[in-house]
Amino acid sequence: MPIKTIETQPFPDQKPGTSGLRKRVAHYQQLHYVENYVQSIFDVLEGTDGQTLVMGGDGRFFNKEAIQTAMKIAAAHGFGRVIVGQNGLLSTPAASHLIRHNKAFGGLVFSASHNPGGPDGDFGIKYNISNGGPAPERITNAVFARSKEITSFRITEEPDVDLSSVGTQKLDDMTVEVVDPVADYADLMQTLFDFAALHGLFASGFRMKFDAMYAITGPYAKAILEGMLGAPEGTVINALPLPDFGGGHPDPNLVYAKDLFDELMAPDAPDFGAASDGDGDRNLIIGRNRFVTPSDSLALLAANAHHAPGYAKGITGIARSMPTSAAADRVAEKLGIEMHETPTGWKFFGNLLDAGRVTICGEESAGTGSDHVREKDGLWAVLLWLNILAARKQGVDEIVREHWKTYGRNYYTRHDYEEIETAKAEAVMEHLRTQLGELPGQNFGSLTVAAADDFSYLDPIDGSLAEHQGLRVIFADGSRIVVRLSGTGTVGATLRLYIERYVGPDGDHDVETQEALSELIGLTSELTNIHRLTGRDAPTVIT
Ligand code: G16
Repeated sequence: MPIKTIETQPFPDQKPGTSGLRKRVAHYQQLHYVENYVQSIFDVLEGTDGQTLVMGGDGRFFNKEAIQTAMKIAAAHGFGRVIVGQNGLLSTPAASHLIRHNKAFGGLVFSASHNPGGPDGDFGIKYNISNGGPAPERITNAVFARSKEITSFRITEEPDVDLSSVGTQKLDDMTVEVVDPVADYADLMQTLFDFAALHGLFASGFRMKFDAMYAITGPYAKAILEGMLGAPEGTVINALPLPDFGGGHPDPNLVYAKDLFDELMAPDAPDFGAASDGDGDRNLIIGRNRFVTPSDSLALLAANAHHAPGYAKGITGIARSMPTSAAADRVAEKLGIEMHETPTGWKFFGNLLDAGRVTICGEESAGTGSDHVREKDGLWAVLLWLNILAARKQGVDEIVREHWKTYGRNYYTRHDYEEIETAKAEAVMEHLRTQLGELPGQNFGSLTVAAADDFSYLDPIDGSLAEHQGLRVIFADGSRIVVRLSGTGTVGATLRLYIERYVGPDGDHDVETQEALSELIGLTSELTNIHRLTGRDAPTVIT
């Protein structure tokens, strides 16, 4: 079939955010919106002729159409092969693994992650490079620049590829390999974890609930937990990926996974509860009567990773995004290993992982992962937790408490103000930014400001500089207030306030979180003037 060159007009707004280009579905459905963006990505890549690309997504509405379009543009661009998940499905960590496993040139991940789906929901496309991780800013900036000047794209006129069964087909000269989305990923997990011990855990009557939130992790969790590890059927709930995630919001936090939380807090709760998000890279961990914050989970996983065979030799270093609590820093200090503080976004971990400087990374936004792929990995975090529980023969609550007794506790909360008018959100940032210079040395009640800045990060591997990555106010006792604008929303702006207070090993670890942080929460309102500047009197979501 002929390849056609089609004229197009540039869109001004194809600027990738924290993790790819996320927009409302209707926005993506505009004529040539997908074509322009995919062509802009391919245009900035060099040496793509005959190369392999991986494609797959979380199954949300518009996934199939976008993948078909992207494959047709890839064929016209001269790629040699596309490896695509059956029915267009791949979790984000599985896509990352397939890129690495097949030494592919890169991949396209079709997802808006934890954002709601369906015709009125969100859609997204993200380009990952050959290490399996999200493209660094040098590439995303080039894509944006290209998207503003694009005048045409090239596409084959072949009919759609049948993605319903595993096998190899041709799309013009390009080979399309439809693969089982789960198989290679499940193999990888077996190299990291003690599957025999996990099987034994479930055989001993250990009870678990995994909420797949009608999103992509369902097939993975079913195959691994119930299929390979013998967990009873029904352990994985909401397992069938649906284009609109069953009308839910596939964000595994205490608001959107409240039913799971309530079940774990009940008197006859299961031993362990977990959930993952739309594209399977986030995780929520709840033990019986014990919620584990993502920041604590990172610290606990790093401190206990050696219990899993894949990490038995120890870890080389830990990285966390700047707003993530400093709990992991104390673990790194004790282990005598490197600790890195990066801007928000998994892409900033890639260089450190590639250079072998860190083994485990994590973010407050419910993401943890390791050097096994270059994305965060929800099910990996769950399996590592299970491996630790099996090896230590203790419950989550006991393990968490022991951790705090050793390292102290970082009380932590995030307050989100969603869908604020962009100008008002920027006014809040500006209000705090202008005070940064004069804050150090000032006292607020029992708190003394030790430092205040607009966070910037100099990548120690490639020397690239990322500026304006969030405002920090750091207190002498290790407490912190961080304020930043989300880079993943699609409507207006979302302001995130991150609040943290450290209490040492002998301190009180049993205070309710919001109460433990009340003084800092009050101070955050004062310093940002958020209520007056936004007209909102409370956060939309507290986690
Ligand atoms: C994405 C990135 C994460 C990042 C998160 C923060 O998560 O992959 O690395 O921590 O965004 O989002 P925001 O900028 O809204 O705070 P995901 O799961 O949406 O891909």
